[in-house]
Amino acid sequence: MKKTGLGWSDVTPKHLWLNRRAVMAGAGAALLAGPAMAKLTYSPSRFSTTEAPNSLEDITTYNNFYEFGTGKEDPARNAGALTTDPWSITIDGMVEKPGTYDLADILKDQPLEERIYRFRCVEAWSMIVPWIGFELSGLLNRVGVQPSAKYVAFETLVRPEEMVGQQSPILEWPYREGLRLDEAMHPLTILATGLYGEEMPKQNGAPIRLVVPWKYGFKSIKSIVRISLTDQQPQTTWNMLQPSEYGFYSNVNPNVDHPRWSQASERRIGAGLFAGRQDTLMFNGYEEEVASLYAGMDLAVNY
Ligand SMILES: Nc1nc2c(c(=O)[nH]1)N[C@H]1C(S)=C(S)[C@@H](COP(=O)(O)O)O[C@H]1N2
Ligand SMILES: [Mo]
Repeated sequence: MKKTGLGWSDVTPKHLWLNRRAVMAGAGAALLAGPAMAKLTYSPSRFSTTEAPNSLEDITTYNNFYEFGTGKEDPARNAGALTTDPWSITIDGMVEKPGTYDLADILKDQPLEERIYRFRCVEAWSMIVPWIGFELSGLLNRVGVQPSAKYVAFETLVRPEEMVGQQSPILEWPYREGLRLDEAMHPLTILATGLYGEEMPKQNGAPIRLVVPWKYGFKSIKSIVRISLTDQQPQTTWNMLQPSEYGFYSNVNPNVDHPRWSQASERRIGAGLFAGRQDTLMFNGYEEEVASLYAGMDLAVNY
């Protein structure tokens, strides 16, 4: 895929984040060095927000990835142990061409784009991330979705020898997520293989993770090894753990509070000590694009 026009990495003073990367090399060299950070070729996207992205440092040092520990700094410290090459994804269930596919083969078919998305965690913080990825619909169309399929289920790798968090039963492994088929086919829904123009840092879900920008961050499952098409609503990790707090839909919604905190506002990571909280937007600001998917649904019931 030839790069056309300007991407964010062309207009960002590159030394800003390259310097940060050099600084970080002291703390976690293995995480960002080596072939896993090969340059990617991609096009810009009309779906990107014009808000300024967070720094690479913010994006790679404040993470939720419980396979590597529950602390925000644990993934940056521990994810270096993960082997991400070779990597394959099993695509099964109600598909025409089920199989276990090499990630390299999947990627040959899919045009990479830069998508600068707002990302809103259920914990009421947010970031702006310049992902590199491709539309999930492109992959699903390639393997052929059978007419009976209504949902897509995703699973993360289970490899406790490399994922220290999996040595404890903090969550029921594998981490699982799911989407309704129309949500999965929506053009905003991407599989991301990189950010800031480079391959995905391990703490962000290398080598491939989901990004669904109108839903709370936990729907964006990392290090995916299985994608299953089904006619049953899939089980999802946070819903299994605490159904009264985390529903299947998990759409960003400032009008429906989490039982233990308000979802009306958010703290932008990296904004500085004196920046105020900002209002959370309906569907995280993607209302125009996705509200029609939920027409007629009571979003306080289907949270
Ligand atoms: N496999 C897996 N995927 C996961 C998680 C996790 O713990 N394990 N955490 C989720 C949560 S709660 C958030 S907010 C995002 C964080 O993504 P980031 O670290 O790239 O910002 O990943 C999501 N995907
Ligand atoms: Mo989250």
